[in-house]
Amino acid sequence: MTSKIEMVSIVIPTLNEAGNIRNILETIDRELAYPKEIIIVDGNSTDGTLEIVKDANSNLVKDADVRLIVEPRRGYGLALRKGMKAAKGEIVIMVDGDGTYEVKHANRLIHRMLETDAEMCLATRMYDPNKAMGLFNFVGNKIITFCFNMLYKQNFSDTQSGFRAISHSALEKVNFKETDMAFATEMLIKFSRRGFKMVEIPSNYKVRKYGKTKLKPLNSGIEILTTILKGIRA
Ligand SMILES: Nc1nc2c(ncn2[C@@H]2O[C@H](COP(=O)(O)OP(=O)(O)O)[C@@H](O)[C@H]2O)c(=O)[nH]1
Ligand SMILES: [Mg+2]
Repeated sequence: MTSKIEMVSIVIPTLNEAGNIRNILETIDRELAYPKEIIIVDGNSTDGTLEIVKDANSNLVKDADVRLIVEPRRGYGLALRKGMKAAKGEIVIMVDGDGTYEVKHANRLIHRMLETDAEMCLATRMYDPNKAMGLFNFVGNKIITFCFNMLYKQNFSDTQSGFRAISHSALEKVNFKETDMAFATEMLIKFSRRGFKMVEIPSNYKVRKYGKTKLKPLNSGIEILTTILKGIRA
């Protein structure tokens, strides 16, 4: 991919993130050094998230086009897939709408992806000295990441990171089926299978300040491990 990027699409799934989304939109608007569109895929939030997003183009965001897609069906993966289908940019950034990722590092993700000629660059949270990740998620992530690296011959430190820069052309070559948290792992499996180059850079992870996680750690852990095992035979 050339380093002349005409558009970056930031895809953000939201479900009741009213206390987090404003800051994310403002940060992307201010910090992301590329022409950009922001695609919010909302699961019919009832806490005011929708109102903030609908109002963003006129009141909040100056330097990007904010688009809202409502996807009432539940699922993190479904929301991201829907947003990615609508993305126009050559580079797609996926990031949560809960304020836990350092969204200004999107520049670094893109830079690293271009510099290494990779199809994807992921933000690993494992080197953040603040250790904001809970113990259960940390251990689960380590087990999942170890299994994934062994079976797919990769060297990631954080397969569950939801903050990634991805080339649009790579996304177009792959069909996704996962509708929930296992989507992030399905992407890594399918990209590995195709021999796509993937890299990672360290970034920060913050404690959620507003709202609750929608993740059910045990269910998601089982779903993700099943996806990893199923992927070997696919
Ligand atoms: N549209 C939509 N967004 C979702 C859904 N589930 C989670 N999200 C969003 O996806 C992101 C990650 O979810 P989160 O609950 O923070 O999971 P965690 O980061 O694993 O704790 C957040 O921005 C959520 O608001 C869903 O069913 N639909
Ligand atoms: Mg979260």
